[in-house]
Amino acid sequence: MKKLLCAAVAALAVGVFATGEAQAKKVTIALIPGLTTDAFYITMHKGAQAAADALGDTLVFQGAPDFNPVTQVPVLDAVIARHPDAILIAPTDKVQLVQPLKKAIEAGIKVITVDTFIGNGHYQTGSGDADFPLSYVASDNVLGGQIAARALAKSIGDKGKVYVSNVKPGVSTTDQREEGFKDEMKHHPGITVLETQFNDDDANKAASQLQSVLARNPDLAGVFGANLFSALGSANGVKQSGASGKVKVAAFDAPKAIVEPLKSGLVDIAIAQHPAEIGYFGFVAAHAILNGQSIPTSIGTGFTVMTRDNIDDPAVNAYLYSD
Ligand code: T6T
Repeated sequence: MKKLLCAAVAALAVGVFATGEAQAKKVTIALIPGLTTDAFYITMHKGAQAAADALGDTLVFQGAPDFNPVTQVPVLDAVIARHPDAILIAPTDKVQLVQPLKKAIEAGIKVITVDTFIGNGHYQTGSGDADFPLSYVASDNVLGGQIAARALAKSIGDKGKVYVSNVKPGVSTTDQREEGFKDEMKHHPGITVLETQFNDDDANKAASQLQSVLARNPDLAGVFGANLFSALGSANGVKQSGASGKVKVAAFDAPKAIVEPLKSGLVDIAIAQHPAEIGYFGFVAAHAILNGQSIPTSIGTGFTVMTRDNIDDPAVNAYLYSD
């Protein structure tokens, strides 16, 4: 499956660049991130810009200051009013962005979702009311949650209490990471998964939640921070509680600020996504469809697993996010 997908993506890129870019229609594509100040989306922006530069197209980057449909929808409306040829968007809610995105389709703008999806993420199926985006370009987030669970299980000796620090329900990526994590933990009967703590993408809240969970469960063995802010916040909570090394941390995402906690042993594993690839291939896919080519309805990008032992390897730390 993975090989097929990679072949499809490679064919897409080869097709786009081989048709002779001199003849290609120059297009304007907007990228709307989950929020503008997150290193994950900053890196995605760079990847999309690299594709725009290579293709001679125009990229517009416009987003909200926080990860919230209430602030993202007005940004989407403003972008639709500018009428780009296509929109790449990381929808901040599986349901709440469906109707607002329909307006883009009605205006004749192609829609591709990057990182997160709407509906169930299966597009162009002819079923449901949220299958209209043309493609979904992202990490395999269920797999990411499973990887985190396996690593955390190993580091706590396959027994004890853990919990997931997560953003909020309704976000496709982080919902799937939690699902993958919990599914994998079913294979580890010595581990108890406590109730998930939702932090609203606020690292300070994640830190104080860690301290409260630890106060209620002094035998807490580990935490999975399901995105950048959940992970950094939980790690800080562990540090502030003086529990570094005692409460193990598995982190999703790889801002530069994760290096020091990895090296000190505060964080055991960080799962880096490849947001530059998501931006790059999202942009190339939009360019391709606007130039009459077909594209896959789903394009998967990979992970790099970072630990204290490999973080100094340039082939690994090249995947730290930009800020
Ligand atoms: O984990 C990423 C992204 O994949 C997720 O959808 C939202 O949070 C991040 O942007 C990290 O903060």
